[in-house]
Amino acid sequence: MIPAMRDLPYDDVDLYVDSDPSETAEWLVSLDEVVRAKGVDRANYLLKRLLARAQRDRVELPSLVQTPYINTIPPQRQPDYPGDYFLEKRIRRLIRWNAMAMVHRANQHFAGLGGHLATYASAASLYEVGFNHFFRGKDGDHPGDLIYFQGHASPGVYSRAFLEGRLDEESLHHFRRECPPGPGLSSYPHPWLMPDFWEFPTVSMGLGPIAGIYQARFNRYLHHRGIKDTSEARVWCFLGDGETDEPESLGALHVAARERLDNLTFVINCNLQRLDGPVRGNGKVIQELEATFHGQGWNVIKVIWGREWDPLIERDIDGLLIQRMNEAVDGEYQRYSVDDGAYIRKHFFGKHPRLLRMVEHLTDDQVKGLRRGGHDMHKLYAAYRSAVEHKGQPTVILAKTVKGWTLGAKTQGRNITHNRKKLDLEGLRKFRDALELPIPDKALEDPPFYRPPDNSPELEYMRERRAALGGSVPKRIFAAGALETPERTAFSEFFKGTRQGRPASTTMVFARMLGKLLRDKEIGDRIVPIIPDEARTFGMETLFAQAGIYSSLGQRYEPVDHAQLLSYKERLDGQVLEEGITEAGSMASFLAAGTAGATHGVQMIPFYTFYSMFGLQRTGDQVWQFGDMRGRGFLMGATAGRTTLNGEGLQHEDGHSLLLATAVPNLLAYEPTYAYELALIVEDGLRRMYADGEDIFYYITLQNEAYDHLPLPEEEAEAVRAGVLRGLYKLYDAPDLGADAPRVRLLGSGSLMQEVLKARNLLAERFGVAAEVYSATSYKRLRAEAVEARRHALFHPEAEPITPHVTQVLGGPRAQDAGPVIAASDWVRLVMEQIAPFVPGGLYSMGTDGYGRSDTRPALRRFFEVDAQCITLAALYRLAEQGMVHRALVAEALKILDVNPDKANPLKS
Ligand SMILES: Cc1ncc(C[n+]2csc(CCOP(=O)(O)OP(=O)(O)O)c2C)c(N)n1
Ligand SMILES: [Mg+2]
Repeated sequence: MIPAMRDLPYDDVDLYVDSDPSETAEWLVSLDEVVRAKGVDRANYLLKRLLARAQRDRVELPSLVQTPYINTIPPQRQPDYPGDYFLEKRIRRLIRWNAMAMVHRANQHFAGLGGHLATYASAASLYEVGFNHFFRGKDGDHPGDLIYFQGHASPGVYSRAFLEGRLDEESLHHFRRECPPGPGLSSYPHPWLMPDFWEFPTVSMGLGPIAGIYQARFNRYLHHRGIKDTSEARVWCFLGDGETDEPESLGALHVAARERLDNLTFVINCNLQRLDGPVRGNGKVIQELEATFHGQGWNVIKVIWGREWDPLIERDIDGLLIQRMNEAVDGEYQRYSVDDGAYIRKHFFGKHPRLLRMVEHLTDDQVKGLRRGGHDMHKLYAAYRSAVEHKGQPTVILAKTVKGWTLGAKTQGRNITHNRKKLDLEGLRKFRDALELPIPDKALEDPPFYRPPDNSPELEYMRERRAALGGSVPKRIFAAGALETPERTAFSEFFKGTRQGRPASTTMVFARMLGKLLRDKEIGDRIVPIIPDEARTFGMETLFAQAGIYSSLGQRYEPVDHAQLLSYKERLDGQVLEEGITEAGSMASFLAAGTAGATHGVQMIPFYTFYSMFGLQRTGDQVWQFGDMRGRGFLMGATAGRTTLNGEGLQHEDGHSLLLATAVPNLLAYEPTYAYELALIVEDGLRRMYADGEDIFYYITLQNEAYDHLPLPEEEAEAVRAGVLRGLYKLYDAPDLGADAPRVRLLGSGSLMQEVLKARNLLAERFGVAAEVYSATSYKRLRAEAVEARRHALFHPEAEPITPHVTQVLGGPRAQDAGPVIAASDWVRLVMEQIAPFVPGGLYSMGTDGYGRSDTRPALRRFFEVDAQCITLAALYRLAEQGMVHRALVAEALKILDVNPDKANPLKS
C-alpha cells in the first residue's frame, strides 16, 4: 500500500526519483501504524529521536520550517461551522456591496478622494469569521479583544458598522470627506479623527504588527503586575502579505515567541499582491512566511485551499497534486486568478496526465470555481478556532486569497487592482449579480448604499452575534478614571538648586525624580519606566533594584551582581520594561502603556528614556502613531544636544529632535536647564494628562553635562512657573553698567545656558555691554501660542489683538531700549527661529547646524560657533547693525575673543 504522500513534509522531496519505493512504503506504513495505535505524541517522539540520530550520523536534514503547500488543518480535523452559513454569506454580500459603493461614490462625486476596493474584497471573509464568531467586544464583563485592522480594509469595517446601525448613510457619504460640516469617515483607522471608533492606527505599514506584539506583551505585564486581569483579551493583528516586507512587521516576532504570547493572533491576507504587482512572483510568499514564523517559534496555520480541493487532495495518493501545488509560483497563481478554467486546466493540471485525469469530471467553470482557502468560511473558522485554543505560542494564520475577489475581470487579480477606485457600469452590474442584490440596473449609474430593513434576518443575525460577543467592534472607549497626580510640594527637593560644588546634569536630576515618583502613593504603581538598554548610560540602574525588571519568567538565575545593593533584578511583577536594543520595540511598549486608558480602562504613565538621537529621528513614525492614538506619556530624550554629548560623534549627537518634535501637533517639547524647570514641567504634564485628561504627550530633552542648578526663586515662584511652562522667562536682569551702556538680551536653554551666562560676563567685563538672560524652555510652545494669537487676529480684525507670551516677554514699550535678542542653543537654528516673526526687532540665532563629530565640549562649541565667545561676538554684531556700537569693535572682538574668521563652516564640513 502506498501511503498518502501529502504526509511528506518537505517541498524538495523529488517524488519521481525513489530508488526503492517498497522500502519507502515500509517506513511510511510504520509511521502510520504508530500514529494509529499510539497517537501523535508517540510518533512525534520517535521522529525526534530519528532526527537526532540522523544529525549525529551527519545525514543532511531538510528544512523543518516548511510544510507542503496545503492547509495545515486537514478536513477531518475541521470543526463543524457554528453559524448560519447562508445568512452569513448574505451579510458578507451586503457588506461587500456597501464597501464598494462607498469608495466608488466618493470617487465618482469627488475625483481624487481615493480609497481601495481590492483589499477588503479579498479580506471580507477573514474579517467576517472574526466578527461573527471571535472578536470580543467590551460591553459586558469581557475586557474586549484588541483588533488591528488592516488600514486599507477600512471601507469594509465602515460598511459593517453601517449595517449594524452604528453609522448612518450620511456618514458613508462622507467617506474621506472629513472637513466639517458633516460626519466624516477617516480614510484609515485614526483614533485622532474618530475617537469613539478606531483604536489602533495601522496604515503606516509595519507599525500595526510590531505594536500588536508589544500590546499583547503589555497585556501580560498589566496582568502579572496585578493591575488588570487581561487574561481573556486577545490581540488580533491583520496585515497584508506585501506589508510583511517592512522590517517592523517581522522584526519583533521573536519577542512574541519568547514571551509565549498565545494571546496574540496574526492574520496575514496572502492575496499574493501588493500595490505594484506580485509580492513574490517567482516564489511563494506563504511558504516564505511559514518558514520565517516557524523559525521564530510561532504556531503557523496555513489556509491555502478551499473545500472544493478536499476531494482532489484526498485522491492524490501519489502526491502528484501536492508536488504541483508546491512547484507553481505565485506569479502563476495570480495568473490563474485572472484566467479561465480552461487555462487553469491546461497550465496547472496539464503538467501531468494523471493530474488532468483528476479534474476530467469537472467543467471549466468548476475548475475555475476551485476557491482559495481565505474565501472559505469553514476553513477559516477551523483556523481561527485552532489559533485561539493553541497554548504556549503566538499563532499566525496565512490565508490565501485573491486580490479584488469578485470585483470583475477588469479588476480581480490584475496588477492595477490595488489602485482601482471605481467600477464601470458593466463591472457594477456583474458585481451586483454576483452578490444577488435587488438593486435595479438604472440605479447603477450612481450605485446606492443598500441596507435591508432593521428586522430583516440579516441585520437581526448581525446584531445578535455581536451582542453575544460583547458588542460592536471596533469601539474606542476611554473608561479610565482620572489619577491623583502629585502636588507641587512633592517636587520641592528639586526647587532648591544644587549645593556649591555638587553640580548635576538634568539626566541625573531626572533619574532621582523618577525614583521618587515610583514611590508616590497614588501614581507610583502606574509608572512604566521603559529603557532600551541604556539605563547605565543615563545613571538609571538604581531602577533595576528599586522597581525590578519585568520578566514573564521571573529570574531563573542568580545574577552576577547579586551581592550588590543595586543588582539586576528580574521579576514577574517587575515594573521596568528593559527592552534591550530596540527603539522600535520600546516605542511599541510606550504606545501600549500610553494608551492603556482607552484599551484597558486604566491609565498608565510611561516614561520612555532613550538616546535622544535614536528617538524622533529613528522612530518618528511611531511617535506620529502615538499622537494619532491620543497616547499620553513622557518621551525623555537623554544625552541630547549636539555638543553636549561630545565624544560620540556624528551618529549620536542630537541637534534636531526638537525641530522634528515641532511637527507633531499634540506633542509638547521642552528643553529644561534647571532641576526646578524639569520638575515644574513634569508636575504640570502629569496633571494635564492624567488628572485633566488632555490628549497630549511630552518630549523632554535631558543632557549629560553637570553644572550648578539655581533654586526656584521663592518670591516669584508663580511667575517663574508660568514662564517655564509657557516657554520663556527672565532669569537675570542686566548688570548695572550705567544708563549709557548698550544692552542686549540673551536667550539660552539646556547646557548651552552655561555658555550664555559666560557670554553675559564677557559682554559686561570686556565690552561694557549689559545683557539680560532669559531661559527658553520651549520654542515650540512659544510659537504655537503666537501662531494662535495671529490667527485670532486674522479672523477677528476688529477685536483687541492678543499679545502672545513671547511678544509680551520680549516686546513692549521698553523692547527698543532692552536691545537686540540673541538666542543660543545646542540645536539647529530653526528650533529658535520658530519664534523669529514674533520677536520685536527680530531674532539672531546661534545653533548647531551641521553633522556632529567627536571632540571636547569646548572644541565642539567653538566648531559650531555656539561657545561664549561666539555668542558674545553675535551680540556685538547685532549691536553694530543697530548702530549701537562701531563695526570696528566687532572686528576687534574677533581678535580679543580669539575667533578665527576663516574657520571652517560647520554646516558644510
Ligand atoms: C510605510 C508605508 N509604505 C507604503 C504605503 C503605501 N501602501 C499602501 S497599501 C500598499 C500595498 C499593500 O499591499 P499588501 O500589504 O499586500 O496589502 P493588500 O492590499 O494586498 O491586502 C502600499 C505600498 C503605506 N501605506 N505605508
Ligand atoms: Mg497583498
